[in-house]
Amino acid sequence: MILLDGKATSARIKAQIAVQVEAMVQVGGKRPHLTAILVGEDGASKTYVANKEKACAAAGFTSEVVRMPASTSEEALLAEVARLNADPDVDGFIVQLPLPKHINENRVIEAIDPRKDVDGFHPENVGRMMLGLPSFISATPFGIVTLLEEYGIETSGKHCVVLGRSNIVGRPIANLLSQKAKAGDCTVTICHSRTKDIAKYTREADIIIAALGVPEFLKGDMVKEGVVVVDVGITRIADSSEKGYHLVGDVAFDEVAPKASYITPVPGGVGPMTIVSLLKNTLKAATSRQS
Ligand code: BQF
Repeated sequence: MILLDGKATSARIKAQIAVQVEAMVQVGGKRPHLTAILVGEDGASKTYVANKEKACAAAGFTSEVVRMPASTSEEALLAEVARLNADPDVDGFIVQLPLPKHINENRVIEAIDPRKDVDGFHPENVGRMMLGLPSFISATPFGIVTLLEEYGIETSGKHCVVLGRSNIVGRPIANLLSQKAKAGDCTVTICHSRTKDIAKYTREADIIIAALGVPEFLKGDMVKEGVVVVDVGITRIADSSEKGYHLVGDVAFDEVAPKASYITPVPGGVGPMTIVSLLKNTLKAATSRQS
């Protein structure tokens, strides 16, 4: 079993990005700038935004967090999006999800200038991604594909089973892996909450992407020997540690790992790859704006 080390891989890519940024600055360019809008006080969202700020600093980007109260109106948030769309100093920005229930997420996402949509959530970017056109690919699917490539994992002709059909992970990763491309050419099955007998599919899978958000859903008896397992789950489980919680993936790691050829840990697998993919998208946004 080989661990797909997202922490080490992302650190390597981040260092490469930092070298590119210093080269840009040397020739009179501006540092890439990422802005994050954080609405409300959700603990996980605050952690994720903090991770993004730290990664920006490590890569030599500038960054800023716009904090708005949970009571913010949709109009006020849309006004902030419009301001960032127009701000020439901002290369890319994200609206940290989820948003409070009184705000329509789709309306907010559609208000983002697609050229600054470094999360790749705007319908224009989703559509372009699905057509294989140049686009911002959303960070988690991009991170997964990068991790498979970095470890030289063959995908062509493999049967990949995706567990979960969310707009931000399940559907885009299923699409990417089925494309005629590097880290593509898979036969893809999407399973979800209405699938009858999920184990029937996972037992046939060469590659499993687990993105349901159900802690330790994938058990040892649901996979075949030699399977490649990518765990996208990160459920917070309360405990008596200093932090007050620990992270649990969608895979029962101790049971599945002995049967797997490659497997991601949680934490330190897909999560850090998501963050570095956001940096890659922001660098791309900055580069296309400076040329
Ligand atoms: C790690 C996210 C669900 C919903 C919205 C590193 C992150 C997580 C884990 C992180 C995530 C998940 C992010 C680890 C950003 C990934 O070491 O394992 C980094 O910060 N993530 C997000 O912004 O929004 C989410 C998951």
